[in-house]
Amino acid sequence: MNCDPGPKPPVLAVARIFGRTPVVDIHTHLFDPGLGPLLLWGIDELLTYHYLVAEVLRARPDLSAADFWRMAKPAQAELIWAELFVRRTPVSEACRGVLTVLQALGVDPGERKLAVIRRALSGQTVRGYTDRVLQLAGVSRVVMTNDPLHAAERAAWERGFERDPRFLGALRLDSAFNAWPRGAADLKALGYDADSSLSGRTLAEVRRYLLDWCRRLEACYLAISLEPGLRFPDPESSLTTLLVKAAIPAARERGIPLALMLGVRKAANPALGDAGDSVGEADVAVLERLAAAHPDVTFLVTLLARENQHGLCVAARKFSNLLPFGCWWFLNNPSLIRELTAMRLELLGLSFIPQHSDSRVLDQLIYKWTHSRALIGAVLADKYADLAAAGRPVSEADIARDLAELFDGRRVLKAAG
Ligand code: FIX
Ligand code: ZN
Repeated sequence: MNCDPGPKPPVLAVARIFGRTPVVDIHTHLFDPGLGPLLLWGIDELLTYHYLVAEVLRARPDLSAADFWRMAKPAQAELIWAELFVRRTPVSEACRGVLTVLQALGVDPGERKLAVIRRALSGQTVRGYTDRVLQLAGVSRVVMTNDPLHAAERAAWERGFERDPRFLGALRLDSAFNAWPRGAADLKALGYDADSSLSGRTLAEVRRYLLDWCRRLEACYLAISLEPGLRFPDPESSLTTLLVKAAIPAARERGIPLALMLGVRKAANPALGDAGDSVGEADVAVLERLAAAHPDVTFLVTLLARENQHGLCVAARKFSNLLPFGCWWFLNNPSLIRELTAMRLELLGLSFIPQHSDSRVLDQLIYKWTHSRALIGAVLADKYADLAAAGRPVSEADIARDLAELFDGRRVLKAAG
């Protein structure tokens, strides 16, 4: 006899309502199709995602990263397909994601021949595929990661293109700030009178650069990923000085958040390229001091270390201008999405942004949001079941209102117009 009473009523209601609730994906590495080849899409890009590169090099320790990178991208995709999807069971989250995408696109995820899959997915246009993927993923808008110091991207913006309103801008600061004074030379080359001294003039010119590009991008926020060791205050640190005297004033002037993404140890294994970054524990007290010193600026915060997540929730309870977002990178896995979401609902109610996809390949929106809707929806339904047990059942209107508050990007999009 089946003793399982089946899913609790809230799970079904949440799944149904969430399925028809569009989300705003507040952090991706996707690009407006008008930016041309910067936007990655299609099965070979999906298979050569740096998450899967790391995994195939573990499956094939005999293969050096250098030899892998020497392969042409189609050959890389074929190797990853053979090693992770044919010769082994694709149990990792990044592997499962590929199968979720194939299933959503109507391609048999059990197909073993990549050539058959490639044929089934051929003949798309980027505009048509963009419409199809956003619809399948239930994503209304995505926020890009824009870096004007990236020559090809800058050239495309300076050429001009008709923007797709579904692709919103965010000004990324890593290349300008993180390797100072290299950024000074790059800014000078663009006509900003910046020098390595971080004099008053330089800081004013850095602010001018930030404001110029926030306007051009119609940036929703400024963002920077940071090593775990960020210190504030730290008058000796170029990075801290740039954040406090350039980025925060620019965010304030534009009325947009500054996104701080802490905990990356860049290039722990440089040979792996984008797959070579690792994780380190940040000092959450730095965020508390930044929030306290700048109560009129909203800090979007995502931390990479699992060990930092509880402290971030506690810090956000102390400072309402700290806005935790997403299950970032190595945290974007079912076991940790469940853990972080439950922790945040319990400590922050609905005052956080549960997820972003970090998609680098357009197709990834489908799996990252399919998986996250199921996982986050189930945790939310559990909380609703607890409320019902306490005598406060939620209505379908309550569920729709809560999901809109959590996923419509209202805390980020206000300045994007
Ligand atoms: O700094 C970032 O925006 C990170 O998300 C990326 O650098 C990282 O490679 C990534 O895509 C993680 O999902
Ligand atoms: Zn990212």
